[in-house]
Formats: sequence, C-alpha cells, structure tokens
Amino acid sequence: MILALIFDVDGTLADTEETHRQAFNYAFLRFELKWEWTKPMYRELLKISGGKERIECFIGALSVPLAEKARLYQLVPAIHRTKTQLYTELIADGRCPLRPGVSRLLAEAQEAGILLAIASTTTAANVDALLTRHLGRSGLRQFHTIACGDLVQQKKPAPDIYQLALSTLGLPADRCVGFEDSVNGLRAAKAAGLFTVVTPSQWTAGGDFAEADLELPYLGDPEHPLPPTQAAAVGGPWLGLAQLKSLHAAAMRDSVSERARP
Ligand code: XBP
Ligand code: MG
Repeated sequence: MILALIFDVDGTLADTEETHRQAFNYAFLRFELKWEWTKPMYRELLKISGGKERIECFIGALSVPLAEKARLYQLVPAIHRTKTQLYTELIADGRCPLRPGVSRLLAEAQEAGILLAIASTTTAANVDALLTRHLGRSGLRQFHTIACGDLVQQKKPAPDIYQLALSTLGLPADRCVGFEDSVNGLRAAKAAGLFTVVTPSQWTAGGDFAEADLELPYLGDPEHPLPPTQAAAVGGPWLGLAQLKSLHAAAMRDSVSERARP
C-alpha cells in the first residue's frame, strides 16, 4: 500500500539543470570571475550534489595560489545567493515546464489521498519558484513536506534528505515511493529504503540505474504515451497510480519472500 510519493526536483519534476547552468554562469559574470561552465563541464560537475559544493569543488581544481583559493572559497556563499536569485528569475518565465506525466500523477495522488513530498538538494527558494510557476500558490500547499537544500548536512547520495522527508511524513519507507533522475538521487532514495522510479534527464541519461525498481524515459500521459516496451513493463500507456500500486505491491511481496528465504 502506498501512502506517499516523494519527488526529487531538478531533472525529475522538470528539466531544470540547463537553467541552473546558465544561472551559475551569470553569477560568475556578476562577480567578474572569468569562469564559464560549458555543458560538458557541467555534466561532470553535476556529479557533485549541491550548488555551493559544486562551486567549491571547481575552485579546488583551479591552478591558482593558495591565498587566491582561500579568497575564492570565502566568496562561495555570496556567489550562490546571487545564482539562486538569478535562477528564480529565469524560472519565473516558465522556461522549465513540468516533465510529461508529473502534473497527472500529482493530481491522481491528491485525488486518492496519497501524501506528496519533496526531497531535493536545491534550495527552498528554487523549489518554491518552480512549483509556484507551474502549480500556482496552492501548488506548494499540495506538498505535505518539502525537504530540501541545507536542511541536511549530508547531501545525495547520502539518504539524509529522504530520511528527513520520511520522518516529517511520519511514514515508513516501505509505504512510500521515491522519484529520481540521477544516480546520486537513486542511491539516496534506495539507501533510505524506498521503492524508486527513475526518469533520467538529458544530463543523467546513461547512468547506472540498475538498482532502480523502475526506469522510464518519463512518467507519461495521454499526450506523451510511453514507448511500447516501457508501456508493456508498466501495464499501461503511462505510469498511473494503479500501475504504480501494482508494481510496488509486487516488489514488497518479493522482498518479503526474499527475507523469508532460509
Ligand atoms: C540537483 C542538485 C542541485 C542543483 C542546483 O538537486 O544537485 O544542486 O543542481 O541547485 P535535486 P542549487 O536533488 O533536486 O536533483 O544550486 O540550489 O544546489
Ligand atoms: Mg535530480
């Protein structure tokens, strides 16, 4: 039985990382730093969860004197605040639509009285900007719990943000489903004990998603039906609540029989 759906944000609810990348580069310009994160560089940097941590990792790899590195490290919080301001302004114009099937599944869950939660590495301001833009002010209130950003020390792939979401929901992991787009996110959700659906984005496609309970190109809806192979695996043209419940129940039965095996 599923009592809550817990969604990652970036790459899962919407394909936002190109906008993050642009916001980082605009912020670097504002600080007169001659840094530009190209798409190939950003794909690599995305392996580091968290924008501040990503900037720090980038600084660590720069060939500059130690004193200059120390000066740059001091600037990271201010650079990241500027980046977040720029990102929320960019998101406000609707450039990052919700991915196919997200709105549909959120509505189905609400209709069925299933709780909704967020477990994201990004900041609360960024989550607000995206959800408000696409779901309106009431959109934020659809979510019982928004666990995000610096509410936890250890970011994904550590399970902390999912454990925070679960404890705030007051639900056990085996009654919840996680939705992710990245290997870091999948590892975090699985380490928290969640049945996890992965819908890789353009930035995370090709990752090792072997431990996912279900991997789909997107959740799907009448305008964007799943490809035949995935539709057959799911038991319908998109991942509806009924299909999800059936897949989750089968996985729970398997794990019970696995544990019972001598
Ligand atoms: C993805 C991340 C975030 C974003 C940038 O978060 O790792 O760091 O790339 O946002 P999610 P910040 O867990 O939602 O996939 O600069 O606010 O960190
Ligand atoms: Mg993500």
